[in-house]
Amino acid sequence: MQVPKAVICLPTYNEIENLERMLRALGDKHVRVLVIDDNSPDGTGRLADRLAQELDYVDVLHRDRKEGLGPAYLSGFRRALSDGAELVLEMDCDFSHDPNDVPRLLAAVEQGADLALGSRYVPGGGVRNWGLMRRVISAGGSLYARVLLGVEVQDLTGGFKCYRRAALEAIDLDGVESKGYAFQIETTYRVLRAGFKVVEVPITFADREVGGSKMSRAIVAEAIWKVPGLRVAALLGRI
Ligand SMILES: Nc1nc2c(ncn2[C@@H]2O[C@H](COP(=O)(O)OP(=O)(O)OP(=O)(O)O)[C@@H](O)[C@H]2O)c(=O)[nH]1
Ligand SMILES: [Mg+2]
Repeated sequence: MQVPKAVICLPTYNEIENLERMLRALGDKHVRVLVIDDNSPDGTGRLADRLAQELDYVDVLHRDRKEGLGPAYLSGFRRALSDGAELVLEMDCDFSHDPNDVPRLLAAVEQGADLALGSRYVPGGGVRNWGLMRRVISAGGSLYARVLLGVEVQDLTGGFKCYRRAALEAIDLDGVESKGYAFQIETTYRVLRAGFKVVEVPITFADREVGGSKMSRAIVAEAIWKVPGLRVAALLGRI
């Protein structure tokens, strides 16, 4: 079978304890990996450069400063598309997303989806080691967005995704301004609005074991106010 050219965009900020293990775990998945590091103070970017010399499937994109996940992913998407990727993936570097689930996301797109979402909230999916508060924020956020946007997708805030090239090309990447969870909601909503097929693939999401979370109140607040704005933009025909 001809394996389409797939690139995993892997944003990192202070992931020095996770990066090497993650890159090695992705080594047999028939993908290229683009590490997008925002000048991590812990030296993750230097480690990424060193590993890229050893591992021929790894590339590194260095950005000057931390601006949130959205801008990091956008620069990764642009690079992956200009390098000719046919499939572009998003994935966290903290092992919340299991590298062994990558083939199932790739398969969903190879079987006809334009965007495959790793989903915690469909049968067979779930979360492990999350406290009540995180569960409520996450499940509540997805429900809120699903109702306000009027879409069927159960997990709108997850960041384990695989886009077909055409779906990414069809959405106006320059128009995406969201930075945190809202970025995941906005990109999936734009793909749906553009008429593409979105499929949810059940995954188990595990809490990170090492390194620190970058989740903040600002990221949650952004998602709350962005969602109605997205619906209005859609009603006005802007997206
Ligand atoms: N380049 C870049 N990467 C980031 C930034 N913020 C987070 N990341 C990375 O994005 C991924 C997800 O971030 P996390 O800190 O795990 O955020 P989260 O998954 O929402 O929060 P936790 O579940 O608590 O871990 C990780 O690989 C982070 O290192 C950023 O501003 N720039
Ligand atoms: Mg995480």
